[in-house]
Parts: sequence; structure tokens; C-alpha cells
Amino acid sequence: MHMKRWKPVTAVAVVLLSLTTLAHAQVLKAVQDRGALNCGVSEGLYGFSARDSNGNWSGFDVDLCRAIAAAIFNDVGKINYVPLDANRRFKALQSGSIDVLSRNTTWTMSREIELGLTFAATDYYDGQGFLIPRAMGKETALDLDGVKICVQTGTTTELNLADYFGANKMKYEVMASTTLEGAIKGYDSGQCNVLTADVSALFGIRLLLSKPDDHLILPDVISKEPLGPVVRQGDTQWFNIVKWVHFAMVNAEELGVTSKNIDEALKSDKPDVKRLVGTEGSYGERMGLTKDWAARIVRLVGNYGEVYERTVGVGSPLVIPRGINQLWSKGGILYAPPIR
Ligand SMILES: N[C@@H](CCC(=O)N[C@@H](CS)C(=O)NCC(=O)O)C(=O)O
Repeated sequence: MHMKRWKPVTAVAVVLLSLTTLAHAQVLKAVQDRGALNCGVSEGLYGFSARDSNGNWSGFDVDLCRAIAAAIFNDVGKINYVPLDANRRFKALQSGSIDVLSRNTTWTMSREIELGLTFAATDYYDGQGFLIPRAMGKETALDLDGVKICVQTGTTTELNLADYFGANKMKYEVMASTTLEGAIKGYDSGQCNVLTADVSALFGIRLLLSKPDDHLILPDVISKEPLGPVVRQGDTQWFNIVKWVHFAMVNAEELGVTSKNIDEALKSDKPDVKRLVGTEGSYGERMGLTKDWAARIVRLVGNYGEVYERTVGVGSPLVIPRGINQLWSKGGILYAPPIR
């Protein structure tokens, strides 16, 4: 029988393509070989990533790490949390010491085109705000002319602050700190009279002050801060895993699949639900995971709404309203592409 022989140039192309695919699909394998996900989180941001006295991490950003670990290992304990301040976060990701950064990080153009990184999704739509002592008697950010403001360095917050005060021709003095702890201490001890950060962060920070009720968050939101998980460029498989872990949680909420009814969902005959929980199709396997990847996430961590309410919403001390972080079908802007 005459065998079709590959021309040398085709063979080289095939080998190169396979090598490239391998080189581009290293993170999942590295995580599986290591037996744990290295997840970069903040050093401690109440509601998002905070450690209790027993060393257990919890929060909205931590739950994304847990969801990824659930999808890969069916075990939310297989995570090494790497606390990172604003200045160190991107270097940690670039150097490979973390697999994913899940740390109230704003998606901006320069962070993608200059740092070799890519945002997998926006999992929290935020904006920048101001925390002030009630006694100051100010009602809007436009009344803040001449104030002294505490801010953390290495953040978009620092940059927006300059834009906003510049555009409104207002004077201000900055007390910049490399850590959040430093910024909070500066504010709580009166070294500055305003603290600026993402509004979600301000909700958590206020609870840590000596007298939370004496402080208010001004209604003005001066920027867009789409926060989400970040990965290195070049590994599409890993990028897809992180992105679809988030989308699976949003789709689960939209379909009414929760950690409480996941067993019923596994018996559902609704096509959308079947594709989500893996009783139809092989979406998980195609990403290098298992059929039940999303069912694992919902069972062990919850859908998006469950995570939101437990960590920062009405089930938490922060009580942040869902606002635009509500499903598109309920008036918000969360819209996940379908699993199909
Ligand atoms: N979303 C902004 C700000 C993020 C940020 O680092 N905010 C500070 C102030 S709330 C923070 O989370 N600090 C915690 C830490 O450094 O661990 C960004 O990506 O630049």
C-alpha cells in the first residue's frame, strides 16, 4: 500500500506546532504536578482576602482561588496563598512565583500591553471613592479642596487622585504609603483627613477603624475600576481555565444552580444546566479538566451570587449592595457567554 509521506517541511511545522502548544500549556500541568495552586492575593483586605488567627484565608478574591482549585483538584485546600502588596503583585506573576493574581486589581491597557500580562475577566466592577470623618461635614468630593489624603502607592488610585484634583483645580497633599496598613493607620490617627481607595475596599477599611460609625464614604465615584484575575500572556489553556471558572459561577447563578441544589442540578434535563454541570458535552475535558469541573466549583465554593453575598454582600459585615455587579438579567452588567 502506498503510504502518504509528509514532506520534510510539513513534518517540521507539525513538530514546531506541537512544541508551541506544549510551551503554551504549561501552567495547568505545573499546578497539577505541584499539587497546589499558587494564588496571589492582597496582604489583607477585609471582604476580599483576609487571614484569620488560625491562618485561614477568606474573601471574594480568595474564593476565586478556591474555585480554580475546586475545578482542578476537587479540593479547595490545595492552594498556596501568596500575599502581595500593590507594588509587588505584577512582578510575582511575571516571575512565575504565582499562577494567577486574584487581588482587587484593575484591568487597564498599560497593564496588558507593557507587562506581558492579561486579564482573564472582570469579576467585580468597582470605582474609586473617598472615606472621610463625618465630623468634616463635607458632602461631595468637590468640597475636598486643600485636604491631606492617604493613598497606597503602586495603584491606579494614586493616578486617578492626581487626575481628579488636577481636573477640578483643587489643591491636596498626599500621604503615600506602600502598605494598606500604613494608609489606614495614617487616616485613623489623623495624619491625613481623607482616605482614598476602591469603594469596595473602603467598605472593608471603615470596619477596621477604631470608630467605624464616625466615618462615611462620599457618594462620588471618580473612576472605573474593573477588578479581575490576571495571568501571564502566552498560555491560552490556563487563560481559558481562569476565565471560564469565573463565567461558570456567573452562569450558575443565572441558571439558579447553587451549592445547595447542585445534586438536583446534576439530574436536571435542562440543556443549559446539563452543559454547566457536565452531564452533557465534554467542555471540561477540552480545557484539560474533568467533565464536572463547574459542578465542583458550585458545590465547594458556590455560584457568583453566593460568593458575593457571603464575602462582601448582605451575608457579610461589609453589606455592599450588588449594584452593577448584579446579573444583566436583573439590572446589572454581569453577562457571561454561554457554555456550549
Ligand atoms: N484596584 C487598584 C487598587 C488596588 C490596591 O492595591 N488597593 C490597595 C488599597 S485598598 C490594596 O488593596 N492594598 C492591599 C495590599 O496592599 O495588600 C489597582 O489595581 O491599582
